[in-house]
Amino acid sequence: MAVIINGKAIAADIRNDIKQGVDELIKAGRRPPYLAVVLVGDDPASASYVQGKQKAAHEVGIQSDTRTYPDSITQADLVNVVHRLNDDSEVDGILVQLPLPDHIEYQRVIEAINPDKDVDCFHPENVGKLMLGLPGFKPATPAGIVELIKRSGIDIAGKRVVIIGRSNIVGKPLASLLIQKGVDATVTVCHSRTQNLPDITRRADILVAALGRAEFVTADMVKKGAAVIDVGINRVDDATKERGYRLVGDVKFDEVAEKASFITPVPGGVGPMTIALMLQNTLVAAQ
Ligand code: L34
Repeated sequence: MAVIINGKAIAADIRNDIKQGVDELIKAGRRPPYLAVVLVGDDPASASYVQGKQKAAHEVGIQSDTRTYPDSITQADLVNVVHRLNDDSEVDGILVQLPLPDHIEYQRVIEAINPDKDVDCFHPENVGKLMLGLPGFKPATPAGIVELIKRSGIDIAGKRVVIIGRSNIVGKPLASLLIQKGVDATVTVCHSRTQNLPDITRRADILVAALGRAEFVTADMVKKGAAVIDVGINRVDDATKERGYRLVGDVKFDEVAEKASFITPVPGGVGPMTIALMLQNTLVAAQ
């Protein structure tokens, strides 16, 4: 039976360190860091993640507000919102929660963010710096995954990591982080066109599931003793729950836990780390 990695507890440790950093800033006579969150539309999942970010920000002493806009906002108006936040010297960090409505090219909105305020590390300039190994923001979910692995005492250097999913938020930047000198993983990125996927995933020392399909990874896809990181957050209808749904990851938890050495749960795994590492970027932006 695998060790269940407690992302909630590890994220709380990181938030503690952030709080100390914030306190030091304030002692040095600076105002508290300020994070501006932009939320478009009424997707309940997005609203709940943003709420989690606000709450966590306030707990570490980072000030933050969410600006909410209707689904009908135009791309030009949203870009203007971002420009105003860029120009506001009181704003240290800007986060535009994704996904955006289909009529908006989200890439145009991200490119409008001042790279120095881009606490998601989504701007092409920051993505480029990440690829080159230059100092700067780290993307929250990928950096959170690396922290979870390191703080659980799992060796990464020289190990074979297989990532399922090639998204701009997780798969691609995670591969980039893992191949940096000093992290030193050997990385394979799989996706929907990958042939013989189970053959590849079975060779992973560390398997990362980030494709967004509920319980996709089954025990037969996992090598005995592998560490399994589950990035998926899928809502599955469940009438026995008060909310009417339950959260499941991209990994079939019970059977994979029998076979793995380490596994992250959903919820309480990668999710809280994403929030903690984004707050870390906000502190860096203010510093
Ligand atoms: N711009 N958009 C931007 N930045 C991001 O970093 C995100 N992401 C993803 C979606 N869109 C984004 C998030 O914030 C996913 N994501 C995210 C963040 C936190 C949690 C889940 C997804 C989280 O806190 N998950 C909890 C459960 C939450 C619940 O109960 O609904 C967990 O324990 O996994």
